[in-house]
Amino acid sequence: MKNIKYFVVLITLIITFTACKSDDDVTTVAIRDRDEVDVEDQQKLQEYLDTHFWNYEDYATIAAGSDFEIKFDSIDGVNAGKTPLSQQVTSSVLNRSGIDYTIYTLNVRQGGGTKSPTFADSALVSYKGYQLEKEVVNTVNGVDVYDQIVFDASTNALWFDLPGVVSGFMEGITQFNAAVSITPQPDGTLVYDDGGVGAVFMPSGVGYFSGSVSGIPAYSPLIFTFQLRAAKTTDHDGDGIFSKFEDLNGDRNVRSSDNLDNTDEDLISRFNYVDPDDDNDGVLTKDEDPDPNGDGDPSDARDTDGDGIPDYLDADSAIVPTT
Ligand SMILES: [Ca+2]
Ligand SMILES: [Ca+2]
Ligand SMILES: [Ca+2]
Ligand SMILES: [Ca+2]
Repeated sequence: MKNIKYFVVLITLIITFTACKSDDDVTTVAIRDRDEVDVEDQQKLQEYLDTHFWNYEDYATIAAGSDFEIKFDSIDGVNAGKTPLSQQVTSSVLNRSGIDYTIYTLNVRQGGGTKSPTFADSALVSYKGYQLEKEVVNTVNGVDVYDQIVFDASTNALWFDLPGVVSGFMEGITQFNAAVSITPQPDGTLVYDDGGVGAVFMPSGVGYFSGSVSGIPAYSPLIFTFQLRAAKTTDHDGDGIFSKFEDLNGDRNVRSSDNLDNTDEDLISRFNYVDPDDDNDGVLTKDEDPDPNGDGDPSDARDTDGDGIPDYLDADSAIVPTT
């Protein structure tokens, strides 16, 4: 089983966020222009979505709320009449590296649970990652049989820290709800009732971009199919503020570069969501009354000097202005 992990590739000051493989699997190539690559990626994605369908006829036969694995196939031959994915996906936009990336989501089942993870939370997910391309998997009577290239998968549910996975995967997962219930079975397995089932189709700019991860060539648009089992609201640094409220510039990324999510601009803890003293005034955030009503949301944080900057983000909060 492979784990989705987070790592950062620093290449000539360009930071690429990536997941799914450890960094020793990575080799680097000359970095291409992001806009130029995205134009190509979007063309590839559109072509794929126009020429493929998902197994919606199989889904219509399963028991309500039960597990389901999305599969894709080409619209041709006996499948010539199938409805293309392009008529069934919805699009959303995620800004990364100054570019608005369009991502497509297939919502097979929203999920009946009340919890839905945000970009800064944790999600219990089983998944499969595909390239758009196909490979020969078998030969029958001299005829090659192709199937989509799988680069990573786990049928067992794994917990993912969403700030640490590829942005496109995060974007897909956060559009779904967790299961209604998780029931242990006598054989030790778990039954998840009515969890979210979906797929996300993403350009490489919110995938691995120039990072060449083993099994995934650089600049590969990617597809993930997934089943969302559970979600957990996360406070990474235990400062009493949920991490989703430590995204200072509101771009659904707690790790924005250029200190946009790093109040004290330090190099050690860096981003506020993992910094126990956000303003570096020597007083831990949790001791600066960041959340008086205890709901994890710092909108009611103490602001001693009344300058609109809560004490936990205000290194001079003890100094009350005289004018
Ligand atoms: Ca926190
Ligand atoms: Ca941010
Ligand atoms: Ca910091
Ligand atoms: Ca502080």
